[in-house]
Amino acid sequence: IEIESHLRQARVQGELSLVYQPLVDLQRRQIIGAETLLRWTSARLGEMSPEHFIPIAEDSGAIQEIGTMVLQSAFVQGALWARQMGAFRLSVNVSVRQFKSPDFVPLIAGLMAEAPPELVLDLELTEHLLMEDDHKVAETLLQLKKLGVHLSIDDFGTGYSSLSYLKQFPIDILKIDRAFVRDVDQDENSASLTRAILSMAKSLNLDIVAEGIERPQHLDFLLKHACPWGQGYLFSEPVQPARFDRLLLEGL
Ligand code: G
Ligand code: G
Ligand code: MN
Ligand code: NA
Repeated sequence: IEIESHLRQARVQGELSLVYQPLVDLQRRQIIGAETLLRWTSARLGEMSPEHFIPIAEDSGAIQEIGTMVLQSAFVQGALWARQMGAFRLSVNVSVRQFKSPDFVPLIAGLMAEAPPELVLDLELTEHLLMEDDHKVAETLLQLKKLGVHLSIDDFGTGYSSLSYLKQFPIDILKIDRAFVRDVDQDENSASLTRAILSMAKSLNLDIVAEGIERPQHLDFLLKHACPWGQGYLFSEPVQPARFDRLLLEGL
């Protein structure tokens, strides 16, 4: 309850902000897009992790307003980068309740109508959402596809991965969870699983992003196994827009 009321205040006081982590073409070591991540710096509570406050915002319903703000601001920023770069992928995390709101598709439709053609929007969904046996979920996914949105599965491999949803739903991208990437150079099981996910993605014609690339050994492994895209501290942590501008200018 207390965090919830602070969160309500946070929106009024402008304590919420967005940071962006570069999405990298691994071969060329070039930025091709960004993942949008929410930050809450509370005057009362300090730095709050979204892992902690997003679930609270979901329960209280505040996620609607916060999620809308995230999408609107990210679009403004992404549109600038898209015009500047000639092409840019903007990815935004979407929570289950936000996705299921009747306002969600109209919001995305409005944003897509205004967006420059160089901007590709990628919505990051959880396996959890796709595992729900809900025809509305499937319907919404199709509506989003019609709007030209790309759909990705975040933290792939960590949920209840029934792979059947890959056949059932119009998914474009898998984001391999960093738990796999972390140990690829040390643990044969992580290496095998990562290779298997890469080859499955390839044969299903899915794009793929490796998350949590922290060390050159991670990158070496992923390049060796033809993983096209990645993110991680090796390239950059999530940064504020001004810093991201500099990364675009100066390279990684
Ligand atoms: O940025 P960080 O690693 O602290 O994020 C922790 C978790 O919070 C991640 O799982 C991420 O997907 C989630 N998250 C970050 N920003 C957002 C957001 O804007 N919306 C939603 N729904 N989740 C977010
Ligand atoms: O669940 P999701 O993939 O949206 O989570 C993104 C989170 O992962 C962000 O909070 C971001 O700060 C964090 N992150 C990004 N790159 C790395 C990395 O290389 N290592 C670790 N440990 N975390 C990372
Ligand atoms: Mn994510
Ligand atoms: Na992830």
